[in-house]
Amino acid sequence: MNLTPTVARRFQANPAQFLEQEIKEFVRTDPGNRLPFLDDYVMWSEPLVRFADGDDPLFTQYKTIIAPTHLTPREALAQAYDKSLDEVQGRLAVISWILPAAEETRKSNRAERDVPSRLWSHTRWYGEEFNEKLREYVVELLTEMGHMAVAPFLQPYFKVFANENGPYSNWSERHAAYVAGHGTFSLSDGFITEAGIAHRVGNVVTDLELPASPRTATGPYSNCLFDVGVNCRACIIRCPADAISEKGHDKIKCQQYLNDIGYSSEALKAGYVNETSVAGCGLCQTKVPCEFQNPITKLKRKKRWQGIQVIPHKA
Ligand code: B12
Ligand code: SF4
Ligand code: SF4
Repeated sequence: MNLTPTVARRFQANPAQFLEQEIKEFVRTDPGNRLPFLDDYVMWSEPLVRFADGDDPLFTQYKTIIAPTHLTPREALAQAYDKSLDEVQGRLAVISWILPAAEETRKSNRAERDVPSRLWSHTRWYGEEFNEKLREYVVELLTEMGHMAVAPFLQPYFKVFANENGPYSNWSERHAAYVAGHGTFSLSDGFITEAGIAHRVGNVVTDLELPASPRTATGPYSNCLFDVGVNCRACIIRCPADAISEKGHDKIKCQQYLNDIGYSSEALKAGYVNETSVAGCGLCQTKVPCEFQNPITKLKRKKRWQGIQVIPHKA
C-alpha cells in the first residue's frame, strides 16, 4: 500500500471521514468489483458506511440473543492477536459497510421464480470475493496507520454452528450492522437498510476510536412493513422454498433449498457457478417493497402527507 504523507495527514485529520472515503473509492475503482467476462459489469453500487461502539452493550446481549459463542468485538480482536482481553485496552470500534446490489442485478432477479438470475449468482460469488478483498484492504489501511484491526469473518476462528433453528455463526455481520444503525431485520430475516435489503454486509473491528453512528430504529424489525401492521406478504409469496411465513423465516428450509440449487447439475450446466461455489437465491430480496429502499421511510413520507402516524406494534 502506498502510504504517502498526504494519505497519513488525511487519516489523522478525520479518521472516520477518511475511512468512509477510502471504502467508497475502493468500491468505485477496484477491478474486483467488476466482471471482466461481462463487459466489466459493476456488481456493487456506492456503499453505506457507519461505525459502532465496540463496547455497545448490545454486543454482550448477543450472547443471549444468538448464542454464548457469539464474540464481542474485544474478544474478536484479542483472539486474532493471540492476546488476553485485558491486553486489548481502550475504546474499540466496528466499521460496518453495506454493498447494495446493482440495479441491473436486482432487475434480473425480479424476473426469476425458482432460481436466481446469473447476475445475482455471480454477485453472490464474485461479489463476495470482492467483499473479502475490501475487508482485507480496510484491515491493511488501519494496521499501516499503527492500529489493531481484524475482519472476524476472515479469521480461522470464524465458525458456523447449527441448532434446532438452523445455522448461526460466532460473528454475525448483520448484528454488528444493526448496532451501527444501518437498519433492522425483517419478516424474511433479511436486513433492511436505507438502500433496501438486496445487499451484502462487511465489518472490521479496530482499536481506533471512531464516533458511533446514531441508531434510530425503534426495534430489531422496525424497518419491515409487516412489523408496522401492513399486510405485506411479498417475501412470503416470492420464496420458492416455502421458507417464509407470517411466523418468520425457516432457516433450515432455506438452507436446504440453497444447497439443492447450488450444487445441482442443472445449475452447473446453466453456467451459474463453478464446482465449489454456491448459486445463492435472494428471490425474497427482489420484487419486494423493501428491495432497494427502506419501505418505512417511504410509508412515513406518505402518511405524513396524509397526517397519520406510523407506530411499530412490536418493540
Ligand atoms: C449462516 C448464514 C446463512 C444461513 C442462515 C441465515 C440466518 N438468518 O442466519 C442461510 C444458509 C439460510 C443463509 C441464507 C441466505 N443468506 Co446468509 N449468511 C449466513 C452467515 C454466514 C451467518 C449468519 C448468522 O450468524 N446468523 C446468526 C443468527 C442467529 O441470525 P438470525 O437468525 O438472522 O438472527 C435473528 C435474531 O437475532 C433476531 N433477533 C431476535 N431478537 C433480537 C434482538 C435484537 C436487538 C436484534 C438485533 C436481533 C434480534 O433477529 C434476527 C433475524 O430474525 C452470514 C454472514 C455473517 N457472518 O454474518 C450470511 C448472510 C446473513 N447471508 C446473506 C445473504 C445475502 C443470504 C441469502 C440471500 C443467499 C444469497 N446470497 O443469495 C440467503 C437469505 C436468507 C434470508 N431470507 O435471509 C447476507 C445477508 C444480507 C442481507 N441482505 O440481509 C449475509 C450477512 C452475508 C454477507 N456478508 O453479506 N445465510
Ligand atoms: S417484503 Fe414486506 S414483509 Fe417481507 S421483509 Fe420486505 S417489507 Fe417485510
Ligand atoms: S433466499 Fe430463497 S429460499 Fe431462502 S428465504 Fe429467500 S427466497 Fe426463500
